[in-house]
Amino acid sequence: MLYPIDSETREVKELSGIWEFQLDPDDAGLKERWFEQPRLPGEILPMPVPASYNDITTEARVRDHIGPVWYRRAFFAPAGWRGRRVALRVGAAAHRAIVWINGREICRHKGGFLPFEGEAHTALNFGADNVIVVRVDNILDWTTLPPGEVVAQTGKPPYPEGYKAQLSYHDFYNYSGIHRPVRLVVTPHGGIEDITVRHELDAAGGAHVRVRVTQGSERCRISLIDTEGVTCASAGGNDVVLKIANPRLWAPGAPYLYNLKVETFAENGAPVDVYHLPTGIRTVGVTDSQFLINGKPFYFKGFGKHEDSDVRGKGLDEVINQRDFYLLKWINANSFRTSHYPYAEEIMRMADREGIAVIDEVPAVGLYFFNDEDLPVKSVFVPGRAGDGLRAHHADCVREMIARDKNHACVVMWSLGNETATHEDAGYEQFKNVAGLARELDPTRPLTIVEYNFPWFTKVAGLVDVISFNRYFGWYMDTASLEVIELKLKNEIEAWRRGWAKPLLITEYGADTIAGYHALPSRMFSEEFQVDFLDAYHRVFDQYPFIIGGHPWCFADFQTKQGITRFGGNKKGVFTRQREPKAAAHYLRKYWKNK
Ligand code: GCB
Repeated sequence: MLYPIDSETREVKELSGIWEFQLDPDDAGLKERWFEQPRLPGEILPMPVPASYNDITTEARVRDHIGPVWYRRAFFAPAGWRGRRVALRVGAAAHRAIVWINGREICRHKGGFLPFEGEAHTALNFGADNVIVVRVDNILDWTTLPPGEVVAQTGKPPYPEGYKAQLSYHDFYNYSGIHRPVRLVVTPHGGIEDITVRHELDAAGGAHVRVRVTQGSERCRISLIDTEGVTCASAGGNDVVLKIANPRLWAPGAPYLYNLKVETFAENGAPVDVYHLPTGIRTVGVTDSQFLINGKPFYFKGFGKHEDSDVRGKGLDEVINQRDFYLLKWINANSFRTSHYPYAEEIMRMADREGIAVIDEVPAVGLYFFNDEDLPVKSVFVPGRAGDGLRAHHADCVREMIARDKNHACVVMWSLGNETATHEDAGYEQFKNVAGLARELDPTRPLTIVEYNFPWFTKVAGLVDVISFNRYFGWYMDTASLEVIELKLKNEIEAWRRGWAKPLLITEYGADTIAGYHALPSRMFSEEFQVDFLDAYHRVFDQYPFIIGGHPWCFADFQTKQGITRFGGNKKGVFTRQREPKAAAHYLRKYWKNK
């Protein structure tokens, strides 16, 4: 799925700004056909798009709303768009959305973290005002990712009339609304639908860039243009291999992006469409103990992150995003994981430009029940929980994520899930299916599944190229006992290695830390404890050549649902939610400098 851009033949109109907004607590809007009424009912709340709606107003009924909400705004469609294809494209809406233009349904979608679009030109009034209405439903159930359940009581009765609670099993706030830009994308009819780029390097250092274009005709010209504007290679056809003798490669810390220009023509030779795709040439691969980028060993230094910031929640925030890339470089990081869902396309484009490697993760999170022993307790992959509906949605997310992100040089690995019930036979079957699907859709990138299960429980390690696991010895297990970390971690690492000769990545380890709280000797929640904790892990990692990196949890503090273990959210950030460093940030900066 192509990112919307302006070009010689394309035009994008962004519908960001303040929209009209209304809650629909009784789910009356569809029955009452709010999508074709002259206004939304009741007292309208002004609401920015893109943003989560939860933290903008001063009202708990908005923040804690469970169910559908409605957005509405007018926009002008210029007369010059007549005769062209106009798509309405939503970057992401959490978690189910339906879009109408002038009362006509344009598209609907499930999944809060990936884009969707529909054809809008048949519904538009050109040279006139138009109205767009979007219904967004934030309910998590056993067919969504992450999953959840809405219940009428959470303990012993009595409960007030109409009480309901959204249960879920993952650790980030269920921010809701239109999180990423809504755009009208104007293109020629029969224009370029999709482009797939794959790279190979030959022994002499030359690159073979294979480009496939999907569109109405086979008449294409495909050119690779360097940053000076020089065309390095060019070919006619919709499935070509461009050969470059001395390519400038893309690498973490040294990004180089060519402009891949695709032009299409009608049968009579008249130009139809032009698309420009920023393209980094690089290869990725694994051995039994290394992760390779352009044939060289790569050590992952970075974080699991979240899209999360004050006031706007999970809404696209270019200011915070750019700050995060400055911080990643300052701290000598080279990578992050899109824990626990695909991030905005704007972030992926930034990572391409900034030279940061990304592990791209689907929202298969919250598929595990924990107990005090951290042993699996209740089955997850059973009918009524992760049954057919959820499994099909998991596959859809893999499909949509790869379709969206396959051309990003920054994406070096796909993650098919985080902390799921990989010990269950049906869990294994599910991951076998989605791993097969991912390999079929993209044979070029390694796969991982982020584990919470210990090596002696998991059934899926044979399916992946890189073994990734999250571990909290000294925090959730053996709380406060830093002295157990070394022995327990070594025991586990060696068990993984005995089981599978594959590179090992530690995708989470961390301790909640209150910025400004100090203790000597260190105590839990102090800045000193976070440093001691991370350092204990690193002393172990450094002993094993097949460990290919460590991503402390987490980049920055983030919002979670309210609960007795979360004071104002999860505080395992190395940076605060406002993106200021805790002591651990200075520690990591030094540790990673020469790593
Ligand atoms: C984990 C999860 C992450 C949580 C983290 C924590 O294992 O993958 O989503 O936020 O632990 O802090 O509990």
